[in-house]
Amino acid sequence: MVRTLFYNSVFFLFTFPAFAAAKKDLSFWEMIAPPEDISENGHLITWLFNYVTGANVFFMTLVILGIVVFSYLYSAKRHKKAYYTYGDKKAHILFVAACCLAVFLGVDMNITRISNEDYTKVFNKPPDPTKEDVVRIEVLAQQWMWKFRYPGEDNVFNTADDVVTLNDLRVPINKKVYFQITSKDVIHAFYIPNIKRKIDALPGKITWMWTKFMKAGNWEIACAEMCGTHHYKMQAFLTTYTQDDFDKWYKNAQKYAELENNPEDPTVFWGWKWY
Ligand SMILES: [Cu+2]
Repeated sequence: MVRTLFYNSVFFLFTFPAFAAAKKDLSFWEMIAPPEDISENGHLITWLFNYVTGANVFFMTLVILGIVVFSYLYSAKRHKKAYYTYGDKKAHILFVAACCLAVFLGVDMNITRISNEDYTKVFNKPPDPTKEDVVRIEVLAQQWMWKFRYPGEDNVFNTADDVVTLNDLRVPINKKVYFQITSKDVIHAFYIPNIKRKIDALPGKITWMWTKFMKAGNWEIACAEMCGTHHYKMQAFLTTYTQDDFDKWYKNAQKYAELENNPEDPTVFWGWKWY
């Protein structure tokens, strides 16, 4: 039983990523490493993640060391007679209280303070499309796909010149991108691993997220909320372009948009007026 568990863990921890890496032509490390950060502010989240992991590893090591050292020092071989303690002496209580306080203030409160700061100063400060040049995109999640809507030439959403794509998000780099997100059916979550962010897509409500991409390339988008049978297949592709390449693509997509958006077909206009 224990052996089976052990080998299974080893398999999933090492062998499985190794096979997957070989299949995708990646190195083993590339497969198990966290996704590369391609956004302006993703490092804030990476830092917080590393801090939590580091603090956990530090305190976990202390606890394990304690168990090992005391097991050795107070083993039956060295101490024939058992010594009973209830940990209710003043020194014991003070020691435990000091340990708890150190963890609470040094880790928990610090995480709360930093994440609160990141949220209020960065992530919860959306760009103002009336004052700066922002790429606005409406995202519709549904079982089991992602649809993206760009406002088109008139810069107004839900009109016949909108560019609409399926599982295919394209954005320029070095410019703020502002998403408004909703869902057609159940709760999904719009997850872009390479910017370290995700946001729920809720039926009947519009949520939002903004970011700035910094590196051109091809990336992936996933659904991060168990949303039914084919949740695992709910993948979209993200292409980050230089501004020139983006303009080229957008101009071309614009041409087809007007041909594809039949003004008589109401199902085409699933978008909403930007708010
Ligand atoms: Cu989903």
